[in-house]
Amino acid sequence: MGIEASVSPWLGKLSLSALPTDSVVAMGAALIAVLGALGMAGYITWKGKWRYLWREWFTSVDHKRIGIMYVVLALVMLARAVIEALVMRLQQADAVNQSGFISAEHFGQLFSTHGSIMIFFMAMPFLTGIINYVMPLQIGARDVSFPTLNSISLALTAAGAALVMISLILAPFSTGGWSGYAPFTELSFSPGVGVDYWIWAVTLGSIGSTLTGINFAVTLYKQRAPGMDLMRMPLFCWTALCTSILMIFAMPALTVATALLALDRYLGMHFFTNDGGGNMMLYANLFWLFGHPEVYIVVLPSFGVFSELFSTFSAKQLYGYTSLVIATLTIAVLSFTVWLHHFFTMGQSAHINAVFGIATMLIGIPTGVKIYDWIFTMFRGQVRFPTPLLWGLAFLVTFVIGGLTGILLAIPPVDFLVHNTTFLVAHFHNMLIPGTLFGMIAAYQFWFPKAFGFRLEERWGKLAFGCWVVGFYLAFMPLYVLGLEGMPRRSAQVFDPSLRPWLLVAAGGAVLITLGLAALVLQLAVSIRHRDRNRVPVGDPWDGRSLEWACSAPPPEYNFARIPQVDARDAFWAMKQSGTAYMPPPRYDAIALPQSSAIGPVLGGLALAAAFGLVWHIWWMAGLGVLGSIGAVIVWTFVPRPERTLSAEQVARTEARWYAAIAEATPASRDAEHATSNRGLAQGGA
Ligand code: HEM
Ligand SMILES: [Cu+2]
Repeated sequence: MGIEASVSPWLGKLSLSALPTDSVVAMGAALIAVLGALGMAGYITWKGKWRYLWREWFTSVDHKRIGIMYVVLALVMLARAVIEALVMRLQQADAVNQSGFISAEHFGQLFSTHGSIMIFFMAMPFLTGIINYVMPLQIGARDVSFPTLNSISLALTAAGAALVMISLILAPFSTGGWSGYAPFTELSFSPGVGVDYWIWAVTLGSIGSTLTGINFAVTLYKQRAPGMDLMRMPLFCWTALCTSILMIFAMPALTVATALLALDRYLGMHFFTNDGGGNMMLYANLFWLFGHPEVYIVVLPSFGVFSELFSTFSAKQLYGYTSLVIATLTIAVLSFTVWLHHFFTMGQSAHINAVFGIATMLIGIPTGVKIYDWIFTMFRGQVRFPTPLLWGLAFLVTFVIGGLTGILLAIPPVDFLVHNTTFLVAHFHNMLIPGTLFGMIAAYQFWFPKAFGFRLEERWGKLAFGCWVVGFYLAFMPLYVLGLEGMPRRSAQVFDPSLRPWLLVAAGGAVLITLGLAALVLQLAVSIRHRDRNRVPVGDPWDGRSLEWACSAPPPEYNFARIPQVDARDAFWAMKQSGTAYMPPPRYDAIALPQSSAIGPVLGGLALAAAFGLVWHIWWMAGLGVLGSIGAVIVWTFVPRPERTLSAEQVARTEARWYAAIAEATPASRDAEHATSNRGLAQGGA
């Protein structure tokens, strides 16, 4: 799509020709996005909920609300990215020796948005949301260390996601893939605004994630309840800590890469143009210095989730806790040392390739340790199989297969054969789908009753699970074969008819995955309808082991009326064993809570304006956004923010309601976990 001279000097490069009118598929997508947004806004207006949303949610600095908003953002973006994946699969199945139903240009945008969304606006917000919700509760804290910064991080991430959504309507997006490799993304090869959308969306997301990493790491160091020393933290907190440290060190490399690319594109600098004295390998190094740790940023929290699941649903302490901690730390460190495997084929010496091939394979060792620890955790346990654990089991098998194909790719000569084929696409989805997405869906199923006070319907959960797992195998196993047959990745058309059967199977798998996503949506809808009979107000429906299960569901704003004293690993389990769980404290104290703040959403809006202005060269808007952000922060530092205090009586009243629920509930045995009689008072170790 050509960028025409602008209609008005006020609109920069933006004109009506930005609407994707030349493609039915793109126009349809834009229409769905607009109607979806309008429908949502209309519904909120009709219900008269804007004020409520603004006061209770958008400006909230409560880690639990922020966590939930992150997960909602992730689920919305997941829906878009899965549908894009489906369109790509249908296109490739259709476009054998013909052009198919979408253009090559559009296909390029699809894999770029799909990949960028899945990594930056699905996986990252999802794991940030789950950690936000769960981690402070697990360490017995009242909130994260910097609650307002938490809200700012969310707003910046949401602004990045909004920019990608806007690109659906005021097109085009980049065709440079999720990695945005220069020199393809330099102005001379990508003159349109697509790359600029990618640059600013990703930059906003990565700044948000850097801040989040700092916030989480400080929280984990500083806010642990008395007695919760590092080696007593639930494993999920360990993975959260390692992920946060990776975020702090890896995200800035990405921010630098996108910033330098922006300087090249906007000010004609030559960081990455070979003919201007720059070097495109500088981009590749910066990107993968971020990009390889990134795959561990997105996978480690899932490892934490699975650790909690295997231990809870086996009613056993985690096997090999110390080795799991060491393995997590080892993976985090090694993840920074292997990035050169992303350019085995770019002309470095065989010695370098050998060294980085071996370094890459080393990561298999701590990962293998983890797999054995999880299996031994279940060994001789009283294992039960509710939906969250099913995702865990599917993960174990599928992730190992993906890992083995990764070892293959780490052999440089093999990589020469299959790099840039669908073999690679199969491999990384084989890691990311079980390793990230399954973990996050499992976390959502596991902690949902805690967050909302009622359980999700098991039957719909199992159906969704079945569709996702079978769909996964159908969609991605054929890609290994296709890759070995030489089918390149990122190709809009296929010129070898013998590949067609495999492509049809893969498309069928994508359809099944989409149905799995629909089943998850229906599960949520049905569960909300039947929420009354599924309520678990006491807060411990799964016979949990760590502190987040020790408060009501949903937890009160302040989490714990009295900060718990921890003297064992699996702190809540130990309390249940010794009969000290559910013991009211002798007296309640007043609790100071941070005031909600508009600075997050205000900065998010200004950042979005700045980014949008930069994309379309609308300089007044960009200036307003940037100067406005600086001004807003300055003003904000001068506004007094008194803490809000809940009096001891208010706390006592809230807690009394919880103790009443405990008194009313009958203890639920493990077999009755899914019965309506389970009000969240698990029998405890039986
Ligand atoms: C839910 C099912 C999914 C399906 C059916 C799917 C399908 C696809 C397809 C068809 C491509 C393009 C491959 C090509 O051009 O040859 C692709 C690329 C990609 N996908 Fe997925 N995907 C799925 C989930 C995910 C998830 C969960 C993630 C990450 C967490 C992810 C990350 C990526 C990335 C990073 C790319 C590369 C984009 C690029 O080439 O720059 N995908 N996927
Ligand atoms: Cu890598």
